[in-house]
Amino acid sequence: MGNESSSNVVDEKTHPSVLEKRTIEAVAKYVLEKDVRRIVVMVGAGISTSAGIPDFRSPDTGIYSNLAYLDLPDPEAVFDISFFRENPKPFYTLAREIAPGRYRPTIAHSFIKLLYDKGRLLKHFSQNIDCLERLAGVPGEMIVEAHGSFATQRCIDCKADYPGDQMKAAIAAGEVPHCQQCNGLVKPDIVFFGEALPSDFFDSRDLPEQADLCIVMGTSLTVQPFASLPQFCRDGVPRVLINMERVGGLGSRPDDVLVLGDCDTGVRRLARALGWEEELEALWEATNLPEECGAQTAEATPLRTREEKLQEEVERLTEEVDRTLGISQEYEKRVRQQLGGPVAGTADRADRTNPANNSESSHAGETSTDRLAHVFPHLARTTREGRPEKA
Ligand code: CNA
Repeated sequence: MGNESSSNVVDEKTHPSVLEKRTIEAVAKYVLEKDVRRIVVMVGAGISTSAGIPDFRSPDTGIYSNLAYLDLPDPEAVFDISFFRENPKPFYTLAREIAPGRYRPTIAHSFIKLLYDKGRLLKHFSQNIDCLERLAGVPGEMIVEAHGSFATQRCIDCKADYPGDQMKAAIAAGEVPHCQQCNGLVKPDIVFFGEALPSDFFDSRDLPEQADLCIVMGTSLTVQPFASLPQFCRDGVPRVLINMERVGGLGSRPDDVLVLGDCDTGVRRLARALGWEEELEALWEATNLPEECGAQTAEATPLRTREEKLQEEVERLTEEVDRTLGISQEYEKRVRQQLGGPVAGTADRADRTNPANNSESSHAGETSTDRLAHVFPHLARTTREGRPEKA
C-alpha cells in the first residue's frame, strides 16, 4: 500500500510508472490495451447532485446548510440514532425529499452500469443512500452500500423487517412508521451516526487490493472507514479522481490522475476516450423512466421540478382546507336548520347570482395559493416568485 501521507502535493511532472501520461486519455489506453477488467469504483453524494439530490457538505447547497427548517440541535442530528430515538420526525421530513422514486440516475451512474455490462466492474462502493446505481441497472450484488440505503427497512428495536410498500407510503405522507410486532420505530437501513456499517462493507474491503484500476467520484473522502478505501489499491495501480475538488490525498501517487470538475463531464470524457460515448448516452437515455429503488413499479412517475413539487404541496393543502371548510359549513347548516335560521350553503349560492357579490369573480386571476395567503403566507410568496421569500 502506498504512503499517502508522505506527499499531499500533486506533482504533474512525476513520471507515471504504468500510464503513459497522467491524463484521462492515457487511462483509456491502459484500460483497452491491458484489457483491464477489475475496476473498483468508489463514490459519494457528488455523483447524485446533478440528479437534484444535494450533497452534505457543499457550502450553501449542501443538506447540512439547509436544515434550519427542521430545528435541529446540529445538522448531523438528523442522521444520529440517539436523536432519532427521541425524535424521528425530522428524519422523516427529510426522507420525503431524498427517498428514491423522484430522481433519475445521472450519466455517472450509467457509466458504472456500462463498466458492469462490459465485464470490467469488480465492485462498486457507494456511500450514497439514494439507490440511483440500482436504478441505473447495476445489480445489487455488485454494489457495496457502505452507509446502507433506502432499499430495505426494519424496526430499530426488534429488527423485524417492515413492508416496503408501507414504508414508501409512510415516507410519502411524512409519517413515522412503527413496527407491526413491537411498535418500535422503523427506519430505512441507512447507517446512522452511532451504528455499525453493514457486514458487506467489511467482507469486501480487500477487493481494492485486487483491482487494476480505481475510479473515485463525487466524494469528499472525509467519512471513515470508507475514506481509506483508495489507499488499499496497490502501488502502480492507476487511480482516477473525478471530483469538484482534490480530496483524500489522491494525486500523490505517480499513476494518480485528477479530473477536477463535475462527474458527468468527467465520465463523458472518459467514455469518449474509450470510444464508448454513444453506448453511454444510450444507457443513460434508457434511465429516463424512473423505477422504484430496484423494485418493480407499475407506473413510472414523471420527474418533477422543485416548482412542480411545491405546486403539488399547495394543491394538497388547498384540498385539505377546502375539505375542512366543507365539513364546518355542513355542520353550520345542520345547526342553523335545527335553530330554524337561514342555511349557509343556500345563502351563498343565492348571493352568487348577484355579480356584485360573486365571490368567484372577486377571486378572478388568483391561484389556489393566493386564496390561501392568509393561512400560509410563506407558500403564497414562494410559488409566485418561484423561490422562498426572506422575512
Ligand atoms: P460530501 O461530504 O457532501 O462530499 C461531496 C463531494 O462531492 C465534495 O467533494 C463535492 O465537492 C463533490 N461534488 C459535489 N457535486 C459534485 C459534482 N456534480 N461533480 C463532482 N463532484 C461533486 O459527501 P460524501 O459522499 O463524501 O460524504 C459521505 C456521506 C454523504 C455519506 O454518509 C452519504 O450517506 C451522504 N449523502 C448521501 C447522499 C445521497 O445518497 N445522494 C446525499 C447527501 C449525503
